[in-house]
Amino acid sequence: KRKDKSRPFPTGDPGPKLSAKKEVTWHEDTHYYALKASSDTRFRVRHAPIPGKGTPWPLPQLYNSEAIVFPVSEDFQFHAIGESCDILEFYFERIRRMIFGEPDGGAEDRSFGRQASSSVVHFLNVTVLKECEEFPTLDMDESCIRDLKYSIVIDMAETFPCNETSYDLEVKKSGASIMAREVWGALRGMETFAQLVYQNDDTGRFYVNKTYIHDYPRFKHRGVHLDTARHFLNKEIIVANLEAMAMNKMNVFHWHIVDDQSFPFQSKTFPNLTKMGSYNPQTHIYTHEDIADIIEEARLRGIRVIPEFDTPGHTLSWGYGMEHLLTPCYDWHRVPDGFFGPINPILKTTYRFLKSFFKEVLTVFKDKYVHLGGDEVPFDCWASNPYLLGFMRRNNLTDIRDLLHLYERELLELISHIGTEREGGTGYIVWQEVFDNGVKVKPDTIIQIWSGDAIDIDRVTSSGLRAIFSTCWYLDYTSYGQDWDKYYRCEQINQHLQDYGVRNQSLLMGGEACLWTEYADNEVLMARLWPRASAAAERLWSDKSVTDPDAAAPRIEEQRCRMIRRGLKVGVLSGPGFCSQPPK
Ligand code: CP6
Repeated sequence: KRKDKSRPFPTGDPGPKLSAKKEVTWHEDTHYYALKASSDTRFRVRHAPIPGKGTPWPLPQLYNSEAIVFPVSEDFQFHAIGESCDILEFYFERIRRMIFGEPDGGAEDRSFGRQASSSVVHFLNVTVLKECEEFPTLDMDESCIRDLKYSIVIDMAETFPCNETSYDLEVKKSGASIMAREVWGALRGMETFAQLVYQNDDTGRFYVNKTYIHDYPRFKHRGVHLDTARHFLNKEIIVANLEAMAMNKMNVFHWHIVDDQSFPFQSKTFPNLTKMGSYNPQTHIYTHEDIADIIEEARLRGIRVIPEFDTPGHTLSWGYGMEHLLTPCYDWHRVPDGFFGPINPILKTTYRFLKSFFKEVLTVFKDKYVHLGGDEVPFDCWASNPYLLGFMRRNNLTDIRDLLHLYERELLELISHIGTEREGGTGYIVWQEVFDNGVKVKPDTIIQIWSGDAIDIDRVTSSGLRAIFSTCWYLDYTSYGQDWDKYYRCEQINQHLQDYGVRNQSLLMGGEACLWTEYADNEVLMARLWPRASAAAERLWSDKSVTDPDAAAPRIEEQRCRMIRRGLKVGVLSGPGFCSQPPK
């Protein structure tokens, strides 16, 4: 065996010798390829091996994989050591399907039983130190203390020939183990475990390399933003997206649920909002039950659901079902021109409405946080309205933006007031314009940056506020050719601090990949979003030093193939290639 694997093979060196155990060697080969740079032409010209096989995405913080390969049994067992809970049980079943595929046909056929008689029986022991929490939170612990470790067994697999008897002996000893402080870390660890197991294309047998992983996320907030107002997204697509998120260890679904074009949220307090504001109140709305289902699907995957009710701009659809909520715009002759602008910030009725409305929102949605928007507020309509101008004069306001200050302060105030009557309180996120326009926000506000760079991150964090970064990942933009490497690099997120110096690094909570749906709907959403959002996922999970797209390429290609095998209709990542398929 070659000792120094960091140097390329000299010309003419055939590399590791093939041993009699063809299978194992083949995989050893494959894995070696996966770990080393693709600059080794000796492997590049070879057609068969899929280089990223069995490699995790996003890359763990500490990932130690050895070129020792163990067969995995289809009779694989999951064990909760100590306490279990619904989330853990759900994941056992989910990971089983992820590794061995969906049961097809009768359940009898898929007993994961004795048919793989030549495999070693493996198990995964999962130890969670704390009792399960019900819902994921911003401060959930997603780390694995001792994530994955294949023990003793594995050495025996090397010394014994691959036959049934020898492996039977090892049944009780062989296996993998995950240890996590909280259930959330166990979920992430299991996700990794599923990625480490790979299938031989010729035999269909399952393998895993000897591995040691210690893992935790670089950022707490790793989100996907979906807009369900420009095009209505079905529950099935939203759940498919949650599934893809879980596979990429993303943990926040930012749900931009309403906007100018439609109001699909079912309001029971103000039914006219939904009735008049949705595309179709029969078919294109999210009922409280739909939302509960989506929150449950997310919860089981350790994903938070943060709804966004974007105000005072982007609210045209609210106006159809709520009279006097929006500001009437005026023309040059000081007569209403028939158009409406942002929410009217000077009426008492506005705030009374907002209070009841957000009370309902904060009952339906369970996360502590709600996103309050505040982006792209056009001031011209406000500035055209004589009542608003009169109000400004009477209150000695000189800048039209003072109306935004007033509105945002009232809104934040009433939201935090609702929080006093809510378990866990309330938190809020706003788009960067609220900060850029100089609104004195409450100190616990999180600012989401969508059009700025590292300087803007630093501006927010050095004022003591927490930030979420999105500028890198506007995935509604498309272009010819490969673009994931651009999303992967996202230099801004590393530049910040380094170049501009910030007082408190931990104030950058993470980032979000955004998909606005002006030009995307159910049919294309998954393909537009994934696997491009996977690039963001690794940037947000893996260590700061993991930055090279060339090194990441084989792994992300394999991650894409995994999502396809999982039945997700994801898009193409780069040029020509193929996904391996297990034999029938
Ligand atoms: N809708 C809302 C949008 C956008 C924003 N808010 C948006 C603006 C510019 C780009 C993409 C999206 N479509 N409500 C800004 C956060 Cl490039």
